[in-house]
Amino acid sequence: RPLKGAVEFRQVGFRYPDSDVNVLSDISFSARAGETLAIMGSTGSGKTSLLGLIPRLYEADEGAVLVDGIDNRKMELETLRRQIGYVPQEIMLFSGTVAENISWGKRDASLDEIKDAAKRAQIHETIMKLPLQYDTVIGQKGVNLSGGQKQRLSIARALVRKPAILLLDDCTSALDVRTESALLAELKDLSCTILLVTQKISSTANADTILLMDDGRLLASGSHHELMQNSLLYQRIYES
Ligand code: DUT
Ligand code: MG
Repeated sequence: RPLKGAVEFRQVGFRYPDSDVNVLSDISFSARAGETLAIMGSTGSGKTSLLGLIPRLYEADEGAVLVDGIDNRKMELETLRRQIGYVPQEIMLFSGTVAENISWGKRDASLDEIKDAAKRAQIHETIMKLPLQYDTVIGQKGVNLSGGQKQRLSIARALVRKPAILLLDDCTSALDVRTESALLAELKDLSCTILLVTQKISSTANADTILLMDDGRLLASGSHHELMQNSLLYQRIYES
């Protein structure tokens, strides 16, 4: 079976429905199935908006977003979203057990599948130290978790659905470099396509391609090597 999960943007322009200024202009790039793409850029540059166009939280106004070669506006929403795991920038956990929080997007997940996702997300060991492990209640009335623990739980929630495309919106920001690189190595093993928004240059090391965004535009794109040679801005970020 051929690998699924290719993502391509063709001259995409986008503005929010209540606005007449473009937040994305002329964005073109492609990620082959199984590749990792890192997206960097200052706050407000359009990273979250770009990710949101893939599962069609919003639709492109100009150009097209293609998933496995098909314009995603022509796909049935459910079919499109079934293959996408999306970890938003704002983590949403509810008051319930750890297992329930992880299986939120796949109600019929078995405990083995839940544990497998948690292991890959580097949160299994932490869970095993909780009073009732996977049955521990978290959230408002339960055990409190740290920012980085919540981030990993919500990554496990996306992984349990075994997505072909994984969208990670700055959700490794609270992880130390070692945990993050262990996580990214695990994700690479899944051979899903990964689009990773990050502020940290350390997370771009594993990426096949890096996109540098600025004010809704793609300033530069290429491998770490290429950007080090061609992009002054990237060099500056790398050295800072
Ligand atoms: N914007 C809106 N409406 C929204 C969300 C965002 O008008 O519902 C604007 C704010 C900003 C631009 O779109 O000028 C891009 O926002 P986005 O959230 O995509 O930027 P980001 O790169 O994800 O910023 P951050 O690094 O702060 O998450
Ligand atoms: Mg954002």
